Amino acid sequence: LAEDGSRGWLRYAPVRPTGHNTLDVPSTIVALNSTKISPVFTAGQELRNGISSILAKNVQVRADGCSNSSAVIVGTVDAYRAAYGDVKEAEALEDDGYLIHSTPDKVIILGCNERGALYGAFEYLSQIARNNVTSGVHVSNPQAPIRWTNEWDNMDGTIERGYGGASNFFRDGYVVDNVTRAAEYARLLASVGINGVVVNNVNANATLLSDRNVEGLGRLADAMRPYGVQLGVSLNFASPNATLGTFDPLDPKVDAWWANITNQIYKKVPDMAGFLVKANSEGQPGPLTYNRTLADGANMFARAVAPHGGVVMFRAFVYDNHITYANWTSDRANAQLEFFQHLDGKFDENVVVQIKYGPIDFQVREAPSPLFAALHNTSTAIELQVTPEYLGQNCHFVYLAPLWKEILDFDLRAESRPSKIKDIITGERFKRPLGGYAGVPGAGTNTTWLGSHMAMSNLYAYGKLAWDASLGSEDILQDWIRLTFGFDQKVLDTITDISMRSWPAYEGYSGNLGVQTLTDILYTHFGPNPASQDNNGWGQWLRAGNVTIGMDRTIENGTGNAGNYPPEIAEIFNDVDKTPDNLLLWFHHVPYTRRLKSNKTVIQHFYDAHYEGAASAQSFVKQWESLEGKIDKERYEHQLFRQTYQAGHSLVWRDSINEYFYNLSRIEDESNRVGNH
Ligand code: GCW
Repeated sequence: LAEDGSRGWLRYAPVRPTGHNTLDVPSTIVALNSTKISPVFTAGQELRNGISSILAKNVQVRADGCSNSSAVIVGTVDAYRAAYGDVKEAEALEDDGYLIHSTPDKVIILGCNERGALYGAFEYLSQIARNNVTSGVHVSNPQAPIRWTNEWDNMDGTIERGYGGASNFFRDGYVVDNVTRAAEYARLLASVGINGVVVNNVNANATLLSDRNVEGLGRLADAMRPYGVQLGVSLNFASPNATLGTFDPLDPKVDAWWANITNQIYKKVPDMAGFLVKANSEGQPGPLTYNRTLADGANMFARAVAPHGGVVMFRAFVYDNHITYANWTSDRANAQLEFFQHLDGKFDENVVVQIKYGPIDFQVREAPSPLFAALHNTSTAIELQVTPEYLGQNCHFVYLAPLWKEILDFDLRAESRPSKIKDIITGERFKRPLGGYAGVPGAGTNTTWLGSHMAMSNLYAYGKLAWDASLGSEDILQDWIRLTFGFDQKVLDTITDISMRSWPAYEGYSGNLGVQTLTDILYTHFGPNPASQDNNGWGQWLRAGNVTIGMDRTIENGTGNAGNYPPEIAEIFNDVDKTPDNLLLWFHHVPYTRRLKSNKTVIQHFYDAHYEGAASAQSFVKQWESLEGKIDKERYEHQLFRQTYQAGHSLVWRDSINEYFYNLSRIEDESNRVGNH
């Protein structure tokens, strides 16, 4: 049977019930007060479609129902109370949270709000689809209020760093006419708890704000609203320039211009989530042009959206891309603190500073950004790339949850107290009202959404972690595998194994020991090109010479970046002996012959890791081939093609990187594989 990839993990494939729970799912759905299109209405439809498809049952949906007949009841807590009386467990619910009370003949799914009810319905359906219905009461609240995606869709219909086809939202300069795909996307996102989508690229275009496009934004928002997904937009800071001849954030005319256009947008999108702003970064305009601070810039937008309850996500990805290589203490990694630390407390309450997980740019391994620990009076969010810009662009497969979790679980020890990044961005650690997650999926019109079926585990995991960062990477993955590929044990074990080995494999044949990914840095960010990293203004330097390699970020001799971390962490990163091997070259400039904690030399580790990583990539092909016949032909072939490509390209990676460092260092490989051809 041909598989429709666009359904992603929401396939509702038939399950032959084995436990008694699934057999007992009632045949009546009561979606409380759902006479008009709303998330609760959607929940009712979704439950009907899901249950009838998974369990081959005839299911009816009603908008009200008698409390003592067998039914799945879904709605808000308030609607339930009005109809049937109190539910004690509901007291534990927070915004967007849900509870599922499941007994053999009655299932009650309640949301704190409508969106929460829909999340509860999706969770219940997921349990049925995995044949794993939990009985009793299950309460779940999201850890962070902001769980958004940032789509980098351009108005011309292309997607920056997207590998899954054209834009779902824009074409030829305008919002698309047909918003079906936007609705389907919102459905997928809602099923993993995502509540906002910024529809256009952070490298934003002022033409988004034309009357025709504002109208179009209204249609996109209407398409996503039934799924509880709010629309947000990226703004070009200089948008008023064409009319006013200025975009100075402290000029009252400019302020009034933004207030006016914001009001226009809210007329079409009354529940708009807010704005996302990339300012003074990579050629984008911003407040620094007028000697105003980044906070002045952010607050201008904050004032415009505040009356409507909107938020401003202001990106911390601000740096100078013309820094001087000759200067040993230049360091792009210091930019975030330089630009933002002194502004702590100067942002309006509805501003969230959005910080990429590392101080550079989505590399295969980075130290966590120290900015998370430096802003105590500012709400923050973490930016994660679901689209693997530097990690093989979905021609290679890398399951990213383990990478993200390593960052989220990192304890920055701010003020010498527990300060895990996951607790900072939820607002908990510094008692902030806002905060959360921004994921960049790069989803396009391709039937796989992202360009590869396997990559969808990343989108799934992103939503799950944004809801609850304590979930395990492997648990998330296995739920996704069951939903996506069914119950075959061999399929489960094999895809689990490939996925969990995928990040180490990619790191193995690309950049090791924290040296960065070693891709082509100037244009494609794809394929090996270590030579492109040094000797330019971009600051993603290796400082690779004939004898030594690595960025010296120490306080005494280097860029001082290690000192950007709170003292307990600075002490580790500043000390070459204490820094973990996997970040050694991120923080230190050392001889190729330096011995690691593993007792290998740096260069030998490079050689070995490249062979091991590439060997893993070869084995993934065989493992995938062992699934032939166990998953549908279409998805099998599609992924096989990618795994085969990756296996070949991993050899290109292995040999180019190894030869490059052999040529620089002239140090022989102990196993005689490198340099002797
Ligand atoms: O690393 C760079 C990417 C750009 C991207 C930028 C950013 C949207 O290569 O494509 O632009 O990061 O995050 O703003």
